Amino acid sequence: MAGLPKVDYIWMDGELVEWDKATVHVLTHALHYGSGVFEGIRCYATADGPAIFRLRDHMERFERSARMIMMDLAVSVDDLCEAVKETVRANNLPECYIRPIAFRGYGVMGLDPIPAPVQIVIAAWPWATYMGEEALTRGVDVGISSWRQRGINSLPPAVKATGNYLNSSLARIEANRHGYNEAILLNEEGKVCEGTGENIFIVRDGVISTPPVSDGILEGITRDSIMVIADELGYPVIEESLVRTDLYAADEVFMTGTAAEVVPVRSVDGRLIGDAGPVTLELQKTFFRVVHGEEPAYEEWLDRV
Ligand code: PPE
Repeated sequence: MAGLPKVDYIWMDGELVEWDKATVHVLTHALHYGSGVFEGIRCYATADGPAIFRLRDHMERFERSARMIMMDLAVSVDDLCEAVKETVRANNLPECYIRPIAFRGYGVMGLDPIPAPVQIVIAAWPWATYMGEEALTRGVDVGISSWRQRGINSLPPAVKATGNYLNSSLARIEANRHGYNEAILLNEEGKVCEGTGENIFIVRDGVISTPPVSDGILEGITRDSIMVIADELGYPVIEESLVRTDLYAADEVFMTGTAAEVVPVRSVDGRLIGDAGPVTLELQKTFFRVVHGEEPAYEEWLDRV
């Protein structure tokens, strides 16, 4: 498959299966109805070997997502964490991206998903930073999408469900066609929500702000990490509703996500923000030190495989 590096094993319902044999039936419920939940986690190289960043927080969100769509995982969060580590170990990966997914499997069709069996899969592969190495320093150009974020009462953004990403993909296709690297979605009230796979922050007069979960965003774990790190570094951080002009008027804008990491935004709708600003760079630098085990105060966020 183009661009997807193949490794040895994928964890499927309790067993490690060879990569090429990790397949499902074409009448899998989730393929037709988007009935799945997933996570994106990163494992980073540290001086003491590979360490998974905030593994338990990710698997707790996974369990919450499943619970919100009334999907019974029938496996404890502890066992899921162990399975993630087993998958990374089995593939001998010093650094990787990890994708746990739980979905309604094969056996019934129709809109009532409850009778369908639940399958859990954990894959891992080497995945370089999402927007490219250059984006981490140069920043990305983003545009406000004409597609809106789903309201909190329809395909809730707080649930990391596979079906939600059709909306993200519509926004990403449009952004790419318009020459932007990424889209920013507003909710129906015009409040800034998030990127297609990242949360968003602004910095103005030394104050960092980011939209609240209640405006309709995924409660990002990188977002939370950056809020904690910013606080430790002495920056005021507030959760407040933002509108598009807050982005235009900001001194700095940046996005956070597991795949994307901490990415400066260079321009919004063609309004230049500029090169990565000092606050963004300090947060980004500290974040990378944390994930690579170079900041002892944050050791509890790392899980050695
Ligand atoms: N919002 C959305 C919509 C989102 O998908 C992500 C993660 C975030 C915010 C940031 O959350 P967190 O990773 O916990 O900081 N997006 C995942 C999938 C990206 C993809 O392209 O696939 C990810 O970054 O793993």
